[in-house]
Amino acid sequence: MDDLRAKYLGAIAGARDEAALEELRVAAVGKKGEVSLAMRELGRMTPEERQTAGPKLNALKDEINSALAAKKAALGDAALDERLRTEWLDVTLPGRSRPQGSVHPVSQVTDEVTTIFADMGFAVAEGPQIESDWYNFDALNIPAEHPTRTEMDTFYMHRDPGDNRPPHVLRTHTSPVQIRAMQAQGAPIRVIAPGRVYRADYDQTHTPMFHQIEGLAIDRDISMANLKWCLEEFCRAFFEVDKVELRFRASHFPFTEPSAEVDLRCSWEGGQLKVGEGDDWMEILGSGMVHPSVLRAGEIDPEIWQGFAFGIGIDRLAMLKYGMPDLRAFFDSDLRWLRHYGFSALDVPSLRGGLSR
Ligand code: 2U9
Repeated sequence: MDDLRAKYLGAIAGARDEAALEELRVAAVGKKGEVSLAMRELGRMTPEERQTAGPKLNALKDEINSALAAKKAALGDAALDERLRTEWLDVTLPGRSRPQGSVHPVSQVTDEVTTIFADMGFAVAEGPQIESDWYNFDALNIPAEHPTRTEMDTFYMHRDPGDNRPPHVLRTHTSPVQIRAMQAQGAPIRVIAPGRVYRADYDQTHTPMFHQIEGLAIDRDISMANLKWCLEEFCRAFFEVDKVELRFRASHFPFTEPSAEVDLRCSWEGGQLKVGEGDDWMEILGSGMVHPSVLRAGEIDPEIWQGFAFGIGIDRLAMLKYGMPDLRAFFDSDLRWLRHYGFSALDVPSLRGGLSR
């Protein structure tokens, strides 16, 4: 027994790693280990012999097990010391930089919406943000006494006293772009006009500058049915759901006749918007058949041509789709907000690859 003790305690003390330690454990106290075999011999001893040998063997087994555990802990400590010595990190070095900048939700949603309408054959048109009051109001059949023309609602450009030329305004909608497109291109025409617009308004859902996308489709036989299909198709693609249901509510705009505000069936469970199901209706856009006077302003003959138009608030769409509660934060340039809600510049929306991922 003394030989066994000397042999194993010595070998355990000299073990270089956990694998060697395990080999020793098997050889000594494993099922067929030397100490275990010696314990089996107890059965063949006289009761007196067993009385002295039994406790000694048990003590030896305990001693070897304790030595194994202590050595295992020591090896673990040594391994950790070695890692700490070799795997050091200079925390004063600059961190690895992340890509800076992200795509603003307004840009993302503008790209998503234009992608969807481009797929339906709409070209993108742009125009000036400072417009004559003729393009912004008169051409759109908005009468001189209409309330949106007041300085309460519209930003007028400065004019020197005595300057009686017609005033210019910050455009209050992107509609002047379509008037210019009609004048330049004539009919048939299919365009969408995304861009900044300005109205004197400021609260949780209104900022003095915001974004619209307006669509215009003029041809010989375009009807409200075509409008309805286009808008349904748009909602399906934009909200990335198979089923949508739209409700057209009669409304009034100076530039369309008849006019309709369009609601989308949805549910708001636990603050989460679900499109296409539920018992709620959410207004998402305005639309109608282009008023004959507006076609005439665009130098298009309303006796031959007709068509539909619609207008959508991009910022509100972004708030709905990506769950941002306050419009004002869109334009605060808060880097934390931009990092949180921004999109990767490499995730360009496409109908095939997915709009938003
Ligand atoms: C032309 C002729 C007609 C565009 C239209 C709306 C209805 C409308 C709002 C939606 C949300 C503005 O941003 S918003 O507050 N727009 O309700 N817009 S029809 O009609 C046109 C445009 C151009 C030549």
